[in-house]
Amino acid sequence: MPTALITGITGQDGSYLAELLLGKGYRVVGMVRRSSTTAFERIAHIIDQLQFVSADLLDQHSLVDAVREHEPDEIYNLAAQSFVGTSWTQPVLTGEFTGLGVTRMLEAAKKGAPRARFYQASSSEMFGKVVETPQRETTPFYPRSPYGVAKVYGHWITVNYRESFNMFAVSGILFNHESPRRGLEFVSRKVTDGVARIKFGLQSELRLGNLDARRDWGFAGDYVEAIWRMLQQPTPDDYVVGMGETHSVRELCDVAFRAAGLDYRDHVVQDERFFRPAEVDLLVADPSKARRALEWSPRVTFEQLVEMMVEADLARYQSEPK
Ligand code: NDP
Ligand code: GDR
Repeated sequence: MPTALITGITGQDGSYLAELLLGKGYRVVGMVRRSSTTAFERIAHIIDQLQFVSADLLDQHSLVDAVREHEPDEIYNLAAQSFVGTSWTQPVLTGEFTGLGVTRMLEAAKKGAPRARFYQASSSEMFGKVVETPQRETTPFYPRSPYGVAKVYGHWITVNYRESFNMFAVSGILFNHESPRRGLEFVSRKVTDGVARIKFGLQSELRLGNLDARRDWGFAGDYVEAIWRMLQQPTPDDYVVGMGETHSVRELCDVAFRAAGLDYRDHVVQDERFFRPAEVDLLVADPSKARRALEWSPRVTFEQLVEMMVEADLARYQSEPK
């Protein structure tokens, strides 16, 4: 039975990846940081099948101890300060978690399990003010936020450990992926939760930022399959994962409100407060390498994803109105 260590197991992707690996017969160890409250909602349904180890991306010793104790065959480094908006108000912390945290995890792997295969959760935000469309593995980076800058560092330190120490370290450059488990601050979930609140009469308007920003949105459950496949390859490499299509925030609103029998133009208000100091205007992936080399293809379309999220939020308010 192979052992996988997942940092960020309490997050959206960690929960889907843990489900996938349990289904494949892995022993799954989740790294969690100490907190006065537990945030295990996303993994509550599988909690009895998981093991946990306490460590923090800011604390090198705890990371080395976690790896040494569990001797994983595969390490999935998903933990990060992952909200782009917060990276402008907490740039130093974002650099510590999302940037230097990667080096700390790589060091822990090098010391505690040097033969383990290592996955780094890199991001399409590294492309930022894009210099080429669609974006692929060879597209130069031009990050537009402290988050994006930190992810560029995390990407290159992963490549560097691969080349310096011959580690099986890969960087997955994933475009936006969403689900009913997405955090409420991200635009997809903010919209689908807003739709449900409006439908149940809890609010009448939804205030958003830039409606013209375009993203390549897919389903998180499909993307963790690509992550796992990257670590099963004969040699380590980096891959872009996305749908290969782009939609505006406005289109996202249109699909989401229509799924509940509403018209977004009656409810959505553009509010300067949600605009970003520097925007990423357009992202669209060229996922042809992942499709070819990993034989990966997504199952859920953009429309199905948005409808799934609206349905889940409607069901949540139906059962326990907030
Ligand atoms: P989430 O924000 O849902 O989850 C982040 C996870 O990181 C949580 O489990 C959180 O734990 C943990 N974490 C944060 N800080 C620390 C710390 N100091 N020590 C230990 N754990 C910590 O993110 P997603 O699941 O959406 O994303 C997973 C990864 O993929 C992230 O690195 C993200 O940047 C990256 N990514 C995400 C994309 C997406 O569209 N979702 C696209 C491309 C990359 P806690 O519960 O304690 O807060
Ligand atoms: P992003 O996701 O920044 O792409 O990062 P987010 O959903 O926050 O923003 C997407 C786009 O929507 C615009 N937008 C708004 N965004 C939010 N959050 N709230 C609003 O009210 C709003 N109105 C418009 C934004 O300006 C932006 O253009 C996500 C995260 O998961 C990262 O961790 C990951 O690396 C990238 O996706 C790929």
